[in-house]
Amino acid sequence: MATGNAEERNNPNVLLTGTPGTGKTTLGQELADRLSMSYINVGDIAKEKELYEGWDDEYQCPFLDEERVIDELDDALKQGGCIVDYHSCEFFPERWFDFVFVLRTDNTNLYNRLEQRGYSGKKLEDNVQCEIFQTILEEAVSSYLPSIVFELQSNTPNDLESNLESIAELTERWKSSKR
Ligand code: DAT
Repeated sequence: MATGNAEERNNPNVLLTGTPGTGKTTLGQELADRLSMSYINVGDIAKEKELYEGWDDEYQCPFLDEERVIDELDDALKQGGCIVDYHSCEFFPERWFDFVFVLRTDNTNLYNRLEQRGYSGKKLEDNVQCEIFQTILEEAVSSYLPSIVFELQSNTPNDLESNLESIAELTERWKSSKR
């Protein structure tokens, strides 16, 4: 029976994580196009399938039902070739991913992007603070092997291009090592 271990995949799985607004969706969709991989936006799938449990009074939004998210996505991840986009990373099974990229954006830049998205008040401040405190980077480093975690600057269109190239190169090398 397949366990979903990396040894059984011919295509790597990539996690794009980072504070909201750092550019995961932009990078993930472009990557999926260029590398013919499947783009999975966990937030969108949770919304579509209502994978929630309970209600967060502080942020006025539902809590993600992490177990159901894992059940929902496990088959796709076992196949390989997935790019998963989510602003948190510690609850995914470690075996799912061959690469974890943590996107990072300068504070002012992030503030402006989130403000444009309509964030304000506590939600805006908390997200910018999350980036200042490197919360997601620390979460990634403590949840996955340090050798598969990469920090990527995501401030400019040039950053986007160089991130696309770096990820394409890493995934190509991964595939060559399997042949
Ligand atoms: P996320 O999916 O992490 O929430 P996003 O992809 O929606 O972020 O991007 C947020 C905004 O920032 C959006 O307006 C596109 C812009 N953006 C993303 N990556 C960028 C980059 N490398 N340079 C400039 N703008 C970028």
